[in-house]
Amino acid sequence: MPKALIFDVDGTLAETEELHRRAFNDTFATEGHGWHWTRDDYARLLKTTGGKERIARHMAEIGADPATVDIPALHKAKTARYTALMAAGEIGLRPGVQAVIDNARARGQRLAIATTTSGPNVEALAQAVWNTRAGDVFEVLACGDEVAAKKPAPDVFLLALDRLGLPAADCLAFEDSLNGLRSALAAGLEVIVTPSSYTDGEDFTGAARVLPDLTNY
Ligand code: XBP
Ligand code: MG
Repeated sequence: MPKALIFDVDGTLAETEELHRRAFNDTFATEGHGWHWTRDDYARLLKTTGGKERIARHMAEIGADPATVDIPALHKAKTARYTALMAAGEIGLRPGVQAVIDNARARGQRLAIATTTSGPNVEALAQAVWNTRAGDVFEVLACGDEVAAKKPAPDVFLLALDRLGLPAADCLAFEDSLNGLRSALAAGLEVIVTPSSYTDGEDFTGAARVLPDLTNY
């Protein structure tokens, strides 16, 4: 039995990427950029992890001069919009997630997060679904900009393992995307994948199990 479960956030704990897409588009409009990401645009751009990196990729694709936009500031505005939208309470946990967390706690297994998203977004999700801080549910949090290289690099899972003080062999990772699977595998972890709306159909070779959701984990 693994001593710790390490969860990805977006797409794994909850189907959040449509809310991210809405936050990006709302922010682009309020900041006067006139950009709008369709679902198809976002499915392509999601292959680039990290909101700031995603904006930079979009700008490169449209030939916009990166010097003309303060990307960190634009992304900070997007995060504020995302956390406000999350607070409206439209997002719930994916099927089976709460039961896996409850069973882990009952067995004395430790819980951690390893995510590319920004810390405030994790806190917003915890408030929305558990009405408490993320640190009250997960002993360890490893988020977005805490690491130099985002998924599929192993850095954020290695940071979570370091903070847990456990070897990868004693832990189990839960992911929804190929980037996430590659990141966790590179960190030496066994991985259970539950594809999400934007990642269904990706090649999850190397996963210990690929499940529609965690209902029958
Ligand atoms: C998914 C990501 C994040 C989110 C947007 O993270 O790649 O970039 O799409 O969040 P996860 P930010 O590892 O949880 O699947 O705009 O804060 O990056
Ligand atoms: Mg994910």
